[in-house]
Amino acid sequence: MKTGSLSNDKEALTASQIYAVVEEVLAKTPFIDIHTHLYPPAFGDLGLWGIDELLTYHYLEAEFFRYAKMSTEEYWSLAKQEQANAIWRTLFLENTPISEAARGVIAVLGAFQLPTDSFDLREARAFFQAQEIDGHVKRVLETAGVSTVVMTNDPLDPQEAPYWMKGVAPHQQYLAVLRLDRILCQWPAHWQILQRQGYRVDERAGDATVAEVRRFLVDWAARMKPVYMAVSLPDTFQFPEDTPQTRILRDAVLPACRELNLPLSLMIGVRKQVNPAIRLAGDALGRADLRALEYLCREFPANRFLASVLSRENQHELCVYARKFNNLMPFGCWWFLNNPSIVEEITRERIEMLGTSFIPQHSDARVLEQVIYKWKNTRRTMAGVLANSYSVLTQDGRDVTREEIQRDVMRMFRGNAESWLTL
Ligand code: HDL
Ligand code: ZN
Repeated sequence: MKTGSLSNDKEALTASQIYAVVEEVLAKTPFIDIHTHLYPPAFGDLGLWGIDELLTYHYLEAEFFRYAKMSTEEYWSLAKQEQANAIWRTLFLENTPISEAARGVIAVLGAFQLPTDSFDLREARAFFQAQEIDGHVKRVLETAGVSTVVMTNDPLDPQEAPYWMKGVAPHQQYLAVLRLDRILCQWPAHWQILQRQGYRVDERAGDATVAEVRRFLVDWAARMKPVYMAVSLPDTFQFPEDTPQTRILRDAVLPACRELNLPLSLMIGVRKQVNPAIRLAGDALGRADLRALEYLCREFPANRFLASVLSRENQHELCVYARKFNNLMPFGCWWFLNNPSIVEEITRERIEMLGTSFIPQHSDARVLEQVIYKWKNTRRTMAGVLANSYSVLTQDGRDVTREEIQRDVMRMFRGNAESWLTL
């Protein structure tokens, strides 16, 4: 019976040692969070943090409206703190916070040794209001075990664009992404913004326009220094088609990505605003036709694609496509999939079909402190999934060492992103 301490990296682990070593390696490895909506302090109010933002997260607003007696109009008329008070009362006091998003707030309060069952939010508010933001960011990322967060940056967002136009100091732990939703999915409503910025474009998006969109992308890439370009696409996404979207994607975005050596992240399956009354919480999902992704990976082998799909029913297909195309990197358990029961299923099938050649998770955090609970949950789920993979490997006759587990975790939570994003 091997009784060696867990410290010897090269020694074969016994079955009883595997789980503890996996848990320890996950805890000690700082992760790259490849998709978030976070901003560093230099972006001012765009960066959301603190208890009122945590409680008015659109995931919690959706749950609140299921219990609340007040109408959505009444809720939207409340001030932010009143909204947070109503959510705290309804989801955390009058009901038990056992949903994923509600439990997340409990985990954040617990991480700062704040009471998790207070009648009101006075103590929590006082704590967050007393934080100096630069030190708080450092503490939160350290607590979450995250070295780097990748942002979502929209050059056509009227709130965000002015920061980039005047020049914003980079933060070494925050990486930029050039987000293309308004260009690729809402061209008719946004082409005149490019025209006003001096790009000779029109709504039809003919050849001259496409060349100018490419110039726009290259210009903004110089401003933002993105690590990839990204777009969220509906479940109805098709490619190719005779549309401005296809022409801009094929003849502006993909060539610009090749020129700049940037991957393109395709997040497919959103059904926008199925219930507009609940605003950001009003989006849903649909099963997509991933033959569009197949076409893109096959016809553009010089482009690298990141892909995350929103329908649970598309996950297995995405794994199969990743086996067919080595320019396709599946990432994360996105949005409605980021629940332990589904994360476990998706991650197990990815390991079974892709080994360690995928990126298991991103947080999608919108509020700074969410990274604490989102990554705590990922480590908790991942420990069981990975330990099981190593246990059955051992049962089939191949020992594993701590060094190998460290290598595998580094690849999945850092190396695959670093190589894809050329970090
Ligand atoms: O389009 C996206 O990046 C999505 O992640 C949306 O932001 C969505 O509202 C979200 O926050 N998901 O977690
Ligand atoms: Zn997102």
